[in-house]
Amino acid sequence: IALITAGCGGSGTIGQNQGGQAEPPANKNLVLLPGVKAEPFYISMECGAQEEAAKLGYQLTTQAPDQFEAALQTPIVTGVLATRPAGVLIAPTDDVALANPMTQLKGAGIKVVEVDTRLQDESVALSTVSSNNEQGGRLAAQTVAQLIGDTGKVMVLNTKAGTSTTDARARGFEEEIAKHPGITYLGQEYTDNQPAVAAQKVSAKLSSDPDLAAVFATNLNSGEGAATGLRNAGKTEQVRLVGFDASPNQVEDLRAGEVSALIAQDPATIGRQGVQQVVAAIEGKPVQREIQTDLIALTQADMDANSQYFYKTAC
Ligand code: T6T
Repeated sequence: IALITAGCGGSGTIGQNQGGQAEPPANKNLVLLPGVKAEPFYISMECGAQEEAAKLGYQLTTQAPDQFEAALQTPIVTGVLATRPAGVLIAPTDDVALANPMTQLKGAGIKVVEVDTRLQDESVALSTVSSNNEQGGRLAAQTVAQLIGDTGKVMVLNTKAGTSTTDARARGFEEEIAKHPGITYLGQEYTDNQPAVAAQKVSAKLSSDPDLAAVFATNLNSGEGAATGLRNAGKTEQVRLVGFDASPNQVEDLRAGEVSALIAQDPATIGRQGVQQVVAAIEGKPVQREIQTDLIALTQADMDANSQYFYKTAC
């Protein structure tokens, strides 16, 4: 079992926000803007955020797009701007496209904290709370290498270019897999964060490379879709699948031996810490620019001892 504990120390610096209010704030409204609606990673994040907001005496509402899509998230951000909450926790669905609407939030004096994904422009958010995604990708590569005895063909199933987290996971994976000369890296395919596309990409790869040895799927949807693709092709025995995240379907596939390992995140802690940071900013207290939360590699053998990492579908 491999656990990456970054704790809340991260690698960032501590700074003071500009407000510096002494009085308790009158506006205690927070908004959480996840990347997509009704998805176990973000539901678990929302559960942690709700719990922490209640503890600190704040109201938190959530608004998410139907698809993980910048064009759908942008009007939500603009709508939230008009309601003037004290703080916003946002998982930007694109590391460039969301810079404009998020800058408008900042310009209106709303405290902005990134949860999970982030912008390339580091000047917009006061704090970013996420897993160490690059490290998670490296851990996935080490796990794959071990599973296939350091030899064979491997591919990455990624989501959408411009998603900071999954881009970082693929980058970490590629850096680490390059250290294994017996492994042939076939490159990455994008799934548009659609399980059906992931399943198609896996079957296409099995046609061109029937001796495929392993797949690394960089998130929940690509992992669930990859498992479907392998099942449809009758290749769950031959091809080792290492996924990211721990949805109920992914956990079930791990238990059934159709997935070999899952790199699970701690979304509830991301939500909790995100609320702590945004409230600190609102109340004029020190804010931490970077916070990294734990990642863990789950296998069939140790999954039940680590069930606190399984994602929820309701709080
Ligand atoms: O993997 C998570 C999240 O970390 C990523 O940014 C987007 O996809 C997920 O929400 C899983 O679907």
